[in-house]
Amino acid sequence: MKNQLICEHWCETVVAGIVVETTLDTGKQVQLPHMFGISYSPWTYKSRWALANRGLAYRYSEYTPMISKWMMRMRLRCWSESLTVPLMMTEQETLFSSWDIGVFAEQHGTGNPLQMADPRVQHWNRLSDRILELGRIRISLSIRHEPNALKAALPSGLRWIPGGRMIARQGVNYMLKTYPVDVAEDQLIEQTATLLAEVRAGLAGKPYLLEQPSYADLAVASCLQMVRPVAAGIIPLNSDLHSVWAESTLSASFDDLCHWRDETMRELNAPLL
Ligand SMILES: N[C@@H](CCC(=O)N[C@@H](CS)C(=O)NCC(=O)O)C(=O)O
Repeated sequence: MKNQLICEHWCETVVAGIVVETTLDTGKQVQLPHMFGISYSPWTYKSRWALANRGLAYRYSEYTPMISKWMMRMRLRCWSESLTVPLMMTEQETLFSSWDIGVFAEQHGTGNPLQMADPRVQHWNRLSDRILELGRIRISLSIRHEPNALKAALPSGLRWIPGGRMIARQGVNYMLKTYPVDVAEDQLIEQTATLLAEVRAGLAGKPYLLEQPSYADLAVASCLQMVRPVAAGIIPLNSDLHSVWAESTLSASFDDLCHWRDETMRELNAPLL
């Protein structure tokens, strides 16, 4: 797994195989939180944005769907519960969802609060999760008919091996089976449009969903990746996957929200990954 240290204010040292960091000013040693995520996943992205927004350093390791799951289960000794990423190990505990990582960012970071305790933030986060769940199924269904996208969906090391597309198809079937939604195929876009219309009404021309910036903006802006992917260099996405992630009808109908997302990412220091 690729390790990367997201580090602005810390220098990394390794003691007895454990990564610790030393604050440059006090010399105090603590273990950095360690996040596992899927770099192109909006769930992972909103967590990384929340940590960056609150100025928190962390280590990041890439997680490969299906392949990394058993290693992670062994590492966490977690055998039966469902296991998704992002997840983050801190000195005290393991955080198993993007929401919990947002709460951690709120509690431990500095700067403008993410307002995680505000019920409106929970509402918008749930709505953004629903958009992502519908989008995941739509993308999984359409990728099956796109040979280049199927190949691009594989981890780079597997992209050129014979039978790669067959492995990718298994990955797609895994997604469809693991994350089903209670919505018919031909209703996915319409249901997403209803949720996006709610976002539009919530914004009502304002810059933020609440009175001030909050996690609600980060969550909703991130989920628009499944309507129209952001410019390259913000959320990493192989160019052969753009056409299946983008949804032309929604992208045209919600052009205003996509522009709001771009502006919000600029305003609220969305990290370039
Ligand atoms: N409620 C969770 C949902 C995250 C989620 O659905 N993650 C999926 C992204 S596709 C995942 O981990 N997939 C990898 C797998 O199932 O192996 C959160 O907010 O963190």
